[in-house]
Parts: sequence; structure tokens; C-alpha cells
Amino acid sequence: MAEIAAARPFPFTFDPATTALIVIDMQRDFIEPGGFGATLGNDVTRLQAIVPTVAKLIGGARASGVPVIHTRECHASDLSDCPPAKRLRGAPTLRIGDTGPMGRILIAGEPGAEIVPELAPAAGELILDKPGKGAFYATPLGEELARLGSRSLIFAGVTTEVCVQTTMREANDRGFDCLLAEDATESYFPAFKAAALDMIRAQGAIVGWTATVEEVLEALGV
Ligand code: TIU
Repeated sequence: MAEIAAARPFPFTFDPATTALIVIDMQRDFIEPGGFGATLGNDVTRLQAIVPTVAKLIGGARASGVPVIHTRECHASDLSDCPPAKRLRGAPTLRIGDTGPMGRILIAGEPGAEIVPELAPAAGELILDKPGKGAFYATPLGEELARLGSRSLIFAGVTTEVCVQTTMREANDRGFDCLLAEDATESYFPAFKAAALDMIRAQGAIVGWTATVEEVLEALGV
């Protein structure tokens, strides 16, 4: 067993042999100018800044044999898996499926839907495309984690209070011990990131734990 003694709100104990790292939606559409995140009016610079830290965490997981699972929020080219309620909401500069500088916004196979090159999945790593904010909804994630025998999950990715927190809550309800790597996640809104971290670890880790990437890597011995 491994332990992150400094995890918040109290030490996180896990068996690396039954742990997986889930990297949420580190896609060009959220992280680069001209993608989905930018069409919603966000400054994407904050998200770009965590790429090296996420890379470090992925490297540590690979070095210690912890499986890495990558997710991508995107839709089929015919939009059959995109509810109109999602596509038509608000007044973005471009809607899901419209053509932007990185191809069609949030559409599978388009350049914008790809994971940023610095975090490219390694051969054999699972990549799950998801139509929703949570990675369990309409994906085989639950079955894949059962196949791996995972019991504990470490989370990274964007954005903290949207897809990361939604997935972490889904996982918590499914019986996983969940830890969010604080400096390997980011939001377009600093106050939302801070609030999400607080609400995850409040009430005796009601959703899960948080720790820094250094603390995670130290516990993995890498
Ligand atoms: N808009 C926003 O903050 N996030 C999303 O739409 N998706 C994810 O978090 N991946």
C-alpha cells in the first residue's frame, strides 16, 4: 500500500496496483485559442499553464505501472450524440459542429478535439470519447475500470469544476476512492477551482481527496 500523508483533508491510502490515472479532456478545444473553450468567451491561457505539470504526473504514472486513461469531450460528426439543449445553449461565437480555426468545434476526429501534443496518449493507453461532462455517462469507462480491477482513481485535467468534478462525483458514487491532483487541474475561473477543491475535500472527503503532483509522485516512489 502507498500513502499520501499530506493529502487533504487527511492521508490518502491506495494500492498502486489497483489505481488508475484519469486525465480529463486535455484537448486543443479547451486549451488553445479558437476552440470550444474560447467560443464560450473564456481566456484559455490559464489552462495552457498546467500542461507541463500534467505531463509530469502522466510520466510518473507510466513509470510506476499505473494505467493512464485519457478522455475527450467531443461529438459524432452528425451531432447525433449532442443534445440540442447543449448545442443551442447561450450565445457562443461558434456552436458545437461549426467550423473554426481547428476544424469543427468539439467534433471527434477534428484537430481541435485532439489531446494537446505534449500529453499524447502512449500506445495501448485507453482514450475514451464522451458526449457529456461526466466520463461515465454514455462511455465504457465503468467496464474498463472493472476490467483493470481499479479501486482508487487519481484525476487530472480540465476544467476543475465542470468535467473533472462531474466525473469525480460519478466515480465517488460508484465506490472509487478519488484523489484530484491540485496542480494538474485548472479552471477558466480561479475562484471556481478553489471552491471545487474545497467542496471535494469538505465534510470528511465527501467527494474525495486532493494532493499536489509532487506528493502523488513521492507516494508512487517515482
Ligand atoms: N466549459 C468548461 O469549463 N468545461 C467544459 O465545457 N468541458 C470540460 O470541462 N471538459
